[in-house]
Amino acid sequence: MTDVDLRTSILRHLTYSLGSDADHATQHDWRIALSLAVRDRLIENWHAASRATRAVGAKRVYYLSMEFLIGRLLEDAIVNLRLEDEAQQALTGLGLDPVAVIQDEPDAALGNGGLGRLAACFMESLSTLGVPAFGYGIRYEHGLFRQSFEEGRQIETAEDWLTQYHAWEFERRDVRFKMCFGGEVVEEGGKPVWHGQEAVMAQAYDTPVIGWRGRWANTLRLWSAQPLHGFDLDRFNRGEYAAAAEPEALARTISRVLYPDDTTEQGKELRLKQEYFFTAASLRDILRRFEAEGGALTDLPKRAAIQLNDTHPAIAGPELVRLLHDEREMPLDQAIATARGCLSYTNHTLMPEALERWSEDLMTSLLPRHMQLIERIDAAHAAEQPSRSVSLTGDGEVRMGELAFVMAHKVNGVSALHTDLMKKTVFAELHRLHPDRIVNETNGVTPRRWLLSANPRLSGLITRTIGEGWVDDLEQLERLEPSLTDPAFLDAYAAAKRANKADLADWLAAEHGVQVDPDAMFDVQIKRIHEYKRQHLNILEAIALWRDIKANPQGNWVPRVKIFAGKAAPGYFFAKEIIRLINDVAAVINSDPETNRYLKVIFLPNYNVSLAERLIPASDLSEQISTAGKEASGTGNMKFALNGAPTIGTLDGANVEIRDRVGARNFFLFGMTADEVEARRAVPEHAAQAIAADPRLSGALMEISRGTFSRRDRHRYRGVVANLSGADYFLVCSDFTAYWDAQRRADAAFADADAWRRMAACNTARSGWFSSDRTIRGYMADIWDVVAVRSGLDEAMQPPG
Ligand code: RUG
Repeated sequence: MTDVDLRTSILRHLTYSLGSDADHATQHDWRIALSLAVRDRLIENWHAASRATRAVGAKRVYYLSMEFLIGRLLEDAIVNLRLEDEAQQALTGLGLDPVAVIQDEPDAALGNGGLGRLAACFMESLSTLGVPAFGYGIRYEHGLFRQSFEEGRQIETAEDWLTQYHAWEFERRDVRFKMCFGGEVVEEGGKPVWHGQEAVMAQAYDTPVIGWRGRWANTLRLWSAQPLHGFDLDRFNRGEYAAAAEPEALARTISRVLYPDDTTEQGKELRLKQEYFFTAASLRDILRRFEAEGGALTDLPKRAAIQLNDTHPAIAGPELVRLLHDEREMPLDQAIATARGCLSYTNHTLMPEALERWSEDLMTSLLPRHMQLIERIDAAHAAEQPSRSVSLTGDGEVRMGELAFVMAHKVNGVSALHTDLMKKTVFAELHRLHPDRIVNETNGVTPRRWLLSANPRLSGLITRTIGEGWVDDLEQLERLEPSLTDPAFLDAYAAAKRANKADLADWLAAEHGVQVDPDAMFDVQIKRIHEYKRQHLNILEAIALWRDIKANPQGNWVPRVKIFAGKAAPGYFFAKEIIRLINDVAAVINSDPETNRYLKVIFLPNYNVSLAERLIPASDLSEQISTAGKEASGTGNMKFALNGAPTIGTLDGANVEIRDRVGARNFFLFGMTADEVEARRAVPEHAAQAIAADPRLSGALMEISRGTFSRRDRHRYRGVVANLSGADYFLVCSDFTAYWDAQRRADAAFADADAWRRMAACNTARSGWFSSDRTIRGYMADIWDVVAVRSGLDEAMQPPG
């Protein structure tokens, strides 16, 4: 299929795979035909990569993650296979609009935010580096909910990406495992044997993940839950039609939705089932592959590096011990040591509520053998510690963070600050017991998607200036340094940004009916809505600025467009209030003729990967304003810096490392440090003090309180104001004045167009370290002990010349 040109291949797929013809084909048909034609070009390399891995008996990486926020796949494949020109020509030759065809693909929203997007970037980097790897997760029928607004309020509806034909996956009918839940453990022949009560089938679906230049492809293997037996014909024949389909519906629930609401008991049980389901199926698959290739089980750590992305797959510890000890008769101590040799764990948060704990009762009823093994692992670990100060259970709960830590040979944080805080706070005691276990691997992002593909104007300029080597060696961006004083380069740099902004302005007008001035500063905060991320600090500043402009409309104001996007967890009331407040404020400010030349506020609905790809290249200022010590790393911050949007931010997560690299002059720093935050919280009435000291802050809060933004319901934001002027746990008020000052520094810098474009270009030139290729190399050396494999196709795939 790869011996023909792309156009012929598209037409063949349209005819023979879709049974459609060019006269009647819809946009969807063309997109699928193109996807299949592009897919054909990567299959051989995908197979060659697995052959090469088997041939040398290479160690593989297994990345277990509840989330893979992969977004659209077609453009990624086209870019990585270097098919942009051919695809463009083929589509225009067929009378199609290439952009529209590519944008017809729904986003695969199999994740919530940073953690899932990181997993997607890692998969791409693993393929780019030629490291044999599988990503393992769940094939959710409905990804993250679709967000819309009704009178400013977030409305959630089911996302349905799989209702369309998914051209990138292959169902593997031969890769199915029976997964059990519940039941009991009984002694049989002196051995504990688990007899599960409920069972479902885990069915594998594979998606190839292609690396840069198509030299290597790994597999993302997602599990779908299916019933053991089809539907119940007996009941159907008795006329019980709904009941006949019941087993199927129950089984499918497991892979139905990403993160079901776990505020109910049933929700909690479903979540734990999901975690066990995909983790256990993946381990079964890993062992099957290992056994098929041959080798002593104790050598498993030499062949399999299993990374637990957060605590979600932490049940892998006891499950692997069970598979080795109960099912393969390895002595318990050896089984624990072997499992630990394979497993490593990434922590992504220090927030206690995000570190999972499962009730012992639930664990016992759903996974009775695992509960016993957790107790055995706990006892074995306790025997190693003289003080017996750490326990995996307590207060009737199993502590998944501690379990993951104890069962891992390495535990990593995701930025230098976060790793340091991990050692001092959540895992202080475990760190004392195992001082070599915690390592840092600062996050990164793939430059193929987040610069080359998302920002063709800027990436074209970079390639013209320093060649193409930066695409898989991002630190080569340093070579732009001499150009930072070259007016011609800076002109071209500013022109690329201006054109991206003009495109965004056109899109905002066409899709959202908002007019914005492309010469205004595009000030962007896009991420999950959470109190610690402090979108409310940003909107308070907008209100204060609006008041200042109104008080002095003739002033020399720097025009700004504040853009927000992000989803709030459906059960997180306060976060939803923040969304509504921003929308309400936007409605008032945007319709104020006195100020709207200078200030606009926009909240874009349904934030996803594709929207990020549209916004980031067109941004001027990157809002990274979390309460210090709360954001583990951030990865959006890296994408903005790379695309030339300086950060306004706190010393939190990877902001610290970004500032170190881009230089303090190219970063608008404000706010308390993590240590100061702790001290400030201890000050009685800290919020009241801050409000009394800053009339802008008290003025902004007063506008909210008196219903300026909620005229028909003046008390709507009473709770928000009470929270901010009361406990204010995230110290919005205490950081407000410093934030205001930093914003005015940003205004002054933006008003000097020459200085600003140099600052933006400096951000690009000095962000090369934030490539996920660098992060993966760190995991390879510090955690996984794996090396890259070459497929023999490398030369064949090199571009001519
Ligand atoms: O909040 C963190 C981000 O700071 C981080 O950049 C990202 C990837 O490491 O993970 C996010 N995260 C944390 N997502 N879920 C959690 C809680 O488990």
